Amino acid sequence: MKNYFLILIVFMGILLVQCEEDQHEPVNNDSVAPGVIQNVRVNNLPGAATIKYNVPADEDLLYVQAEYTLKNGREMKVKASVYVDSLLCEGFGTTDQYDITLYAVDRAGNFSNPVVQVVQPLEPPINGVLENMVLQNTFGGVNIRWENKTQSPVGIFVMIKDTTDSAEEFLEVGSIFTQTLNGNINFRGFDTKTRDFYYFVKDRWDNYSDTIVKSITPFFEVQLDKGLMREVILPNDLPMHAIWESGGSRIPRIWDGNLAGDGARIAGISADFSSDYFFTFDLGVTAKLSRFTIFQFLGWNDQYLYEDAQVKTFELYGTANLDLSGAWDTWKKIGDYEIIKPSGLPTALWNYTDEDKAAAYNGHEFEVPLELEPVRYIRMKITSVWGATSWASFAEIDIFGQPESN
Ligand SMILES: [Ca+2]
Ligand SMILES: [Ca+2]
Repeated sequence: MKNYFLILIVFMGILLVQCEEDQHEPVNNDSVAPGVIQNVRVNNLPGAATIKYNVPADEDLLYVQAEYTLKNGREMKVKASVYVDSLLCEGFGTTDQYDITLYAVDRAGNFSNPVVQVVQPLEPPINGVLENMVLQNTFGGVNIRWENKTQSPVGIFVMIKDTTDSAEEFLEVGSIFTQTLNGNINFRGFDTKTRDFYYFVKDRWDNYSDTIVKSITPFFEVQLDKGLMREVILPNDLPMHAIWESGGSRIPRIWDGNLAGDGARIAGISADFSSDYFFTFDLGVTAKLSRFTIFQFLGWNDQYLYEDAQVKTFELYGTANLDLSGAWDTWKKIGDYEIIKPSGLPTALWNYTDEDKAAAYNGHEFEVPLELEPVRYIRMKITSVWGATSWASFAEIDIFGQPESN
């Protein structure tokens, strides 16, 4: 009998030892769930909330997971490594309260008991952008300006109602995806009939702002006929031709419609951007100008967008009557202009975002002050380029306005 007891005790001892050894087995085979997330604090943000917490002491803890559901039904999961003490929950399209369920998860994939924390995000960025958005009439369409204080990525959509069929449907006039602080875009191609424009903002989680309608009467304009434009060589103008090409001005290249091919652009070289970098051309018609668009050279796999000799800043002048001496007295300054790289990324080959590239392909559009008298001749003074070069170059200019009838 004693022997039996002894055997039983030894056997139990082995079991106990084995149990203890189990706890020191490789951690990813364990079945012990971590403790719960503790001391949860919330910082509510526009359309988001930061959640801070203390993690349980489990040595095999791997990450913290937050789960929540957006109002549009989208299920969200956010994970944060054990080495940080917070996570960011995004995508909230309303200022309602949302339940965030927090778990601690260990290396074996065991989930702790949930902890539910309520958050109440601030006004989402889509609403902020909509509230700071102004639609107004411009030549041939609608001008949209906005402020995106949080610089969150949003899409801005402008629609009109198609009433040509009996069934009304919305047609997209244009859209832009942006995260720049201050934005400005025009959607054109309209006659001067008054019509309603509808606009709204959407984010990447498919949250939509309200839709606002505004009645707009576009100003009349046409694109000036490039077939009428002629170069003008004044005595002190810089010859705009590339040094690799022999002789003669290449000014007509800025109205040949070629943006990317060989010979698409003009190019001039000068040691000094401060004073002598200018050239002149004739519109072939006197016109009240509304705006113009400058296109960078778009060739060579786009490596030179916002780089090298591409024009960055310039001054534009106009006059109705040409002074052949080249003197500046009769030229009226239309404006100082700067080509903007939306991302603001540093200048380097191929160093631009999709938004930057889209801006280059759409062309850089500039307004002419409404009060400018009609002009026939244009003088352009280039004051800086993107790269570290004494070359200046661009591919094309489109000019818009109201030509005077003869
Ligand atoms: Ca565990
Ligand atoms: Ca061209």
